[in-house]
Amino acid sequence: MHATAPVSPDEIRKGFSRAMSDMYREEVPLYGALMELVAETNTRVLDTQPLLAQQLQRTGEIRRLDMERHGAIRLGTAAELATICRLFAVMGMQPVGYYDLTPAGVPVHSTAFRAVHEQALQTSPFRVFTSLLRLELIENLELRAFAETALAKRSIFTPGALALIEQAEKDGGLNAVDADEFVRQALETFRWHPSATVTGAQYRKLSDQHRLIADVVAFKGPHINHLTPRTLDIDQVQAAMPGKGITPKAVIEGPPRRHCPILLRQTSFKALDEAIAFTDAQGSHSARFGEIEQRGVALTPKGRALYDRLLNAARDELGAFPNEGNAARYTQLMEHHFQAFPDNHAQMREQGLAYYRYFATERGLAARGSAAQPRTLDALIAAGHIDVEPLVYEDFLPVSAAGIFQSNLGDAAQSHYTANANRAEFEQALGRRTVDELKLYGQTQQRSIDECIQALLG
Ligand code: OOG
Ligand code: NI
Repeated sequence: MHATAPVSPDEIRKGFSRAMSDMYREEVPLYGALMELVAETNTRVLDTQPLLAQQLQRTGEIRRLDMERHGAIRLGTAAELATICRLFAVMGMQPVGYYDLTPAGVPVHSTAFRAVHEQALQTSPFRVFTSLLRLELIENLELRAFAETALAKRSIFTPGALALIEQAEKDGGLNAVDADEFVRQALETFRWHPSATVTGAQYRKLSDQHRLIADVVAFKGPHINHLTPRTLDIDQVQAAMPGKGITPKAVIEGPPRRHCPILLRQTSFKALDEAIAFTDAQGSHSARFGEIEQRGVALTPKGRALYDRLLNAARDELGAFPNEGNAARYTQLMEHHFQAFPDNHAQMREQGLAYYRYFATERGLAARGSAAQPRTLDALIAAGHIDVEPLVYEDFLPVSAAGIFQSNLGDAAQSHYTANANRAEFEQALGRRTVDELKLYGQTQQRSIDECIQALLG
């Protein structure tokens, strides 16, 4: 390729996702073990479930499956968030959705940086769950001031990364040589640092306020804290984890097991304590963990409302945070309440609970122009001229995210903040609006309908 031709942001994201995975595998060997387990499980599922294999073939997901992963970072200041937004933009990633984690006792709000068009997602579905610490929720004013000063002193981007972000913005992209250098420079922001910027006593003070505050404030940068592969059967992986020396959290977050998966199911395992050199002493910190996820169909506002209602009903009846002791009962309650959610794609579609993608079939294309060609979407589907496939959920779930945070911060970290959503403030820090994920699903669904109509009737 000519060195001056611009590289597509989607290709830069694909390269960055691969580089991030290589770095994390080197730093956290358990991640490599988990990747192998997920790959083995996915191969087995595809071999034994030809209908699922066909569906993933049709939507293209089968070709992105083994490169599919999400990561997460936690930032300390508005300025860091604004710059990370520009960094991700170079890779074609936009901030999608707003998540308030305060009701679960985690003093952050978050968004997910990801590609927004189905074709871009096909090239690389890499996502990063990005949280901003809310210093205003630290009640101890002295500690808050200390945290502000510590964060003001650090610079989480390399000069090279900042220069290439500016260059990409000015020139509308990067050439191949600069894109490679950008990936190398950008990776530095996410790297683990075995040395802290504070003393052991300062770390303890921050940590006593909230483990998460120490994780953000005491370090040079926002180390990537997990990288999550996508499995086609999370229960199989969860069951096989102990055999590989990995102990998963007690419950799988998200909906219960179903024939037709919806939204997102996730489970994680706690990382080990890692040695840290504080400025005056040796100590340790645990931040990095492992997680797996299984993705299902995206839900419409109506479907999402039903999901939220059933989840809340099950949790209310449990009367406590799901944990080791009540895990079996929680699973039972979830299965019971979710009987009210149709487990069948035809019904979900007819009732407007989920988003779908529509594909013209060979039979439909062969009948094009003939008098026998049906004229409406439903009739075309019934005649087998259009295939309907679930549109995969690309985002996150706040209650699940809270459960993942909690399990990795340790139960002692459960603090109480009153629900405190502040999307406007988050967007002000970000420097732009967040994208409405429901609009994106609606647009992808509509584009697939338009393409079918064009191909069959146009
Ligand atoms: C992010 C936790 C949320 C998920 O998959 O829901 C998350 C964090 O711990 O920083 O990654
Ligand atoms: Ni995650």
